[in-house]
Amino acid sequence: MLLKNKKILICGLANKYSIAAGIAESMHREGAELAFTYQNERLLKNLKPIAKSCNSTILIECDVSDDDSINKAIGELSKKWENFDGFVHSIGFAPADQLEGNFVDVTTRDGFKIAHDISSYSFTALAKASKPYLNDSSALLTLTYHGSTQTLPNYNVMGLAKASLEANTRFLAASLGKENIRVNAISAGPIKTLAASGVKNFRKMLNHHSNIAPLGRTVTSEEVGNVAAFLCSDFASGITGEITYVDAGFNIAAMPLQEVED
Ligand code: 0WD
Repeated sequence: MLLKNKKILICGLANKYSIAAGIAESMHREGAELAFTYQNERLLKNLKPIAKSCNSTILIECDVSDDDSINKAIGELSKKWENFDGFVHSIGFAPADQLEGNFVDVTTRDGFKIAHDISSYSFTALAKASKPYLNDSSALLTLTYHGSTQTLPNYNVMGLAKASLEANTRFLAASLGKENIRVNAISAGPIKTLAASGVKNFRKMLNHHSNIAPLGRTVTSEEVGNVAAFLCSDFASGITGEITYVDAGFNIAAMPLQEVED
């Protein structure tokens, strides 16, 4: 079992379709003890059955747009776990009007701020609040998307926020390396979740992905979860500051082989 004796906090599980749900399942299977945060009361009812299936009873409210909420949540966690071995940041948000239409026309100062605050800064904020409680050999993990690197319709300011999140991963890795805390990101291929349905024409993105990716398909939350479990385990002790793609190979293909084959 990859994660035996590891205590890991999972942030950003909104419902059973969340990538964080796939991560929780894999981590539980690999022997991790899990705790969860939820954004607000409304999402707690979705989280409860999933936490139960992972034998977790630690469910803590945490809105990452608010430092007091983050500090309170980590304080509460420290009453249950004196120390822990890392967290998963599976959180992203931009106002809906930012994710539909031509980038230059729809992007606003406020939309930009919110997207970067919730989708990137919150990773630093959680690391800052957790640092006093993190064991040697801890691992922090976030979820990013290829829109950080290449453009696509409607993803807009989230692409900029993901570029920031990826730089954040590298700077946190450099900053926490001397404490033997590793920091990594998974760049997941598109998966139909609540957050994804906020991006206009998401279904077309899924089809395009399957047409281009060498494996000829999209990926599942479970596949992302398995890589998350590996990256947070001591088997990945030499990996930090990396963006690992779990996208059926989409990012390496400039032109799919199928286009020249019958
Ligand atoms: O195709 C996809 N689904 C991909 C998602 C491909 C590649 C990356 N990702 C990323 C997302 O950008 C995000 O960072 O994975 C992460 C998880 O996203 P998800 O699993 O696709 O989406 P979802 O199940 O909606 O979970 C994201 C959750 C929020 O859900 P909603 O949809 O209610 O906004 O992030 C949480 C919330 O639970 N969240 C917050 N948590 C605490 N405080 C906050 C907040 N202020 N805002 C959003």
